[in-house]
Order: sequence, then structure tokens, then C-alpha cells
Amino acid sequence: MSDRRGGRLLTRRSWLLGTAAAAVSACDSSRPRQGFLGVMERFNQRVQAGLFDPEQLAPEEPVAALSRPGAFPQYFISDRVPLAPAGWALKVGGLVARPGVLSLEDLRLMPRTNYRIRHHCVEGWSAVASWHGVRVSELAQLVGADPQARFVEFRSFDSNYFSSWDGPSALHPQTILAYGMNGEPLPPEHGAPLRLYSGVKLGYKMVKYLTEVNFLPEPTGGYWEDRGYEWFAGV
Ligand SMILES: Nc1nc2c(c(=O)[nH]1)N[C@H]1C(S)=C(S)[C@@H](COP(=O)(O)O)O[C@H]1N2
Ligand SMILES: [Mo]
Repeated sequence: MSDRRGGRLLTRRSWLLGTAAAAVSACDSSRPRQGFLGVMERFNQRVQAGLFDPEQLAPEEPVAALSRPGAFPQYFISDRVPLAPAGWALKVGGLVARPGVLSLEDLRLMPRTNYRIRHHCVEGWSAVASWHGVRVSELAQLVGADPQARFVEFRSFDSNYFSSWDGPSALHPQTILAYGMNGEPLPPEHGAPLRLYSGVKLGYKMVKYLTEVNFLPEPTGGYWEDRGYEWFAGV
């Protein structure tokens, strides 16, 4: 990892600690974004969106860095592993010319991206796997997303877990709808049949168990974001 990235990481982590996410344990605090914290968060969002470089790529990890089988933590808010409903398909909508529904097969036929990029959870752990799938930017092209749609919302069948992203991060070349992990189909524990993965965001922004992608003119918050976690959450 380059010094520059490491430095940015630290800077953003310390902002995070200084603002909304102080005194959190794991992903289970509840702190409404209000008052002074809310003001600081909106300030941080503007600063961070300004610092975001859509050309900068997260480093590829070597094979030797791969987490051992079973050592990659698994998170879902439901009481047990969420399983895809029969006839699962991804609904794509919002400000798009061609809203519709895509099967896993449809997604597999689209250009495939494959990389090995480290996962950073806000709790402080990180892990490495390789991921493959289709870029959100490819999807945006396919459905004809309107440039007015400056935000992208991702929803799931895991007790309505969701997150909304700024457009540049969603359209970054390392942001994908992943249907595979370590060369295999995505396992249920990690978000089957389809999850978001990215080199530019913290773990809680990467929605697993996807059901919907919506291109929107406004952000809609998110499961943890609505409980006080930072909305931008860049790595
Ligand atoms: N649907 C859904 N997506 C989710 C979560 C979740 O609870 N439900 N947890 C998030 C958090 S906090 C992290 S760190 C990553 C964990 O991904 P993993 O289970 O593959 O390690 O998923 C994110 N996406
Ligand atoms: Mo997380």
C-alpha cells in the first residue's frame, strides 16, 4: 500500500472517530446524525468528495495476502444467513432510460472485472479475497443512467439493509456488482447471489444480497449511515 493511500486512510479514519462514530463497537451503535455532529459530517462529506480522485486505483494485493479460508469475516443484519428468493433478479431503476430486471445470467454475459483488493471494515479489521463481477459503470451504460442521477442507491433482501453512494465512487472502475469470490460463485455468507464490492469505500457501504440498484438525483442514506455512521465513508 502506498504511503499516500495509507495517509489518506488514517486521516479519514481519524475524522470518522472524531465525528459520528466515536465509541462504536462493531457495526452496532445508534447515534443519530444531528446537531454539531451532523454539521461536521456534512462538512466532512464535502471535503472528502472534493478529495476523491476517480482515477486513483486501490492497490492489487499479492496472492500471498489472500485471507485463509474461513478467515474472512461474514456480516449480515438478519438473524440467519439471508437466502435469495426463488426467481431472484436484480431490479434497476430510477432516472434511467431503460429500467428493467437482470438475471445473474444477464450480468455474467456483461464484461467481467476481476481483482484482489483489501476489504476495510470500520471496526478495524481488514481481509483480502479476489472478487469478480460487472462494473456499476457498465450497468449505468446498459440502462442509460441520466447524468442528473448523481447518486446510486443499493438495496438488499437482508432485512432491508441498504446504502446510497455518490456517483463518482459508484462509477469508479473498481466498483463492481460481484457474483464471484476467489474464483467461485459468491457464497451465501458473503452476499449471494450478488453484492457490491469496491476499492474506494469502507465495508458497510458494500451492500450484499442485492435486490435493487437505483440511479437517483438525491442520496437516501443507508442502514448504518442512518444510525450515525459517516455517509461518504471513503477508504
Ligand atoms: N446486506 C448487507 N450488506 C452488508 C452488511 C450487512 O449486514 N448486510 N454488512 C456490511 C459490513 S459492516 C461489512 S464489513 C461487509 C462485510 O462483508 P463480508 O460479510 O463479505 O465480510 O458487508 C457490508 N454489507
Ligand atoms: Mo463492517
